[in-house]
Amino acid sequence: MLHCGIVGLPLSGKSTVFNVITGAGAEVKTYAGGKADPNRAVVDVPDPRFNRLAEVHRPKKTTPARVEFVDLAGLSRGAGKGEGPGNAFLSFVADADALIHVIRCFDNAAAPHPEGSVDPARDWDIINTELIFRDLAVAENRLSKLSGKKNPPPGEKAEQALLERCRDWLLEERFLKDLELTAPERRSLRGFTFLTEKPQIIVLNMDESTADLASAPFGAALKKRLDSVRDEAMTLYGRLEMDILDLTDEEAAEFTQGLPIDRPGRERLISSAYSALGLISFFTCGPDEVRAWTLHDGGTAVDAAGAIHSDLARGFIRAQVVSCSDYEKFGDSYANCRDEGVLRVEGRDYRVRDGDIIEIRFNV
Ligand SMILES: Nc1nc2c(ncn2[C@@H]2O[C@H](COP(=O)(O)OP(=O)(O)OP(=O)(O)O)[C@@H](O)[C@H]2O)c(=O)[nH]1
Ligand SMILES: [Mg+2]
Repeated sequence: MLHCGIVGLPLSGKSTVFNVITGAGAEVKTYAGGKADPNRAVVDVPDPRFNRLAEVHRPKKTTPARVEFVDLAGLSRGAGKGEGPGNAFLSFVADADALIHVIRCFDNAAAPHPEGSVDPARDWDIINTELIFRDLAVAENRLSKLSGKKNPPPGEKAEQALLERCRDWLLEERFLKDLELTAPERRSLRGFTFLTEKPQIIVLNMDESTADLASAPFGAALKKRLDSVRDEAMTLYGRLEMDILDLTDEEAAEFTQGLPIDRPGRERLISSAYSALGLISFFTCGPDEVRAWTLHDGGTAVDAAGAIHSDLARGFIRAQVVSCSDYEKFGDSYANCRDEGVLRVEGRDYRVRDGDIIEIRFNV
């Protein structure tokens, strides 16, 4: 299951965004700090293709793809260096696949900004600096252990050289995800769970009075900042989108009139997370279960088999594949799909496409 950690300054609207995504009703308050326990919720990935397949097959059980979200208390300055309560919270996001970075773009006198003014570009840098400091501390900690040895084994020598490169890169205030590394080097860093290696989804938490960023006083600075990164970014009207969760679609439409909200915040965020992580979905369908699975883009038929069960990967013979859209086009019938030549038999190296319906033949 995909795991996303929400980070951001205190009172940036993290719990509000968490509620928009999960509908979990986490506590939202006007003062920073206090609560140490993170909020956690598991959300079904909304996917009309999956819903349709479930309707067609009417299986005993349906299992959509799921994403877990963790909402933490605000990160403040110094957290990455181990100061303040923020450092303990950083460890909660260490095992996240992606970070949802909430940036405050709203003014709210009732919940005063901890830095005294609304300045999203500055806030963005504060959080990024904390992430860099935390990774630096992790790298330096390991380096100090390695450098103490007189005759280190070759593996540790290589590790030391690699970590020194990471440290120097971080000292230049850059993210490890932008450091050019070979695949084996990346793999050897995995155990450190560096935060600046994780994809970030930038959530600009807006006020309904600001219909678009460009017209906001901080718009130009923020735009420049956004243009300089490759991260997925999206706007969300946190408080408004939380308040309309219980309304009917018609009522909600009235409140969001004139705002650039085409789909619910949860859907937009989950699809951003999928594309930031380079993930795709495939489906398995039968009378017992219709299920959505998550795979990295570029994954093969045997990877798909392994996602389902290691036995299926081990004993893989072949995969029967048809795309969701062809399946629908030809009357939801495998026989028709076979006649039309769109139901294919693929080998282990077949590259799975988003929306494939797959059946694995295996023998163990
Ligand atoms: N005007 C306005 N207020 C918002 C918006 N989003 C959140 N708020 C308010 O900002 C305050 C803080 O929101 P939270 O979601 O609790 O913020 P947080 O980042 O979780 O705060 P901590 O957990 O204390 O770090 C609350 O009073 C919210 O109602 C928004 O889009 N517009
Ligand atoms: Mg909160």
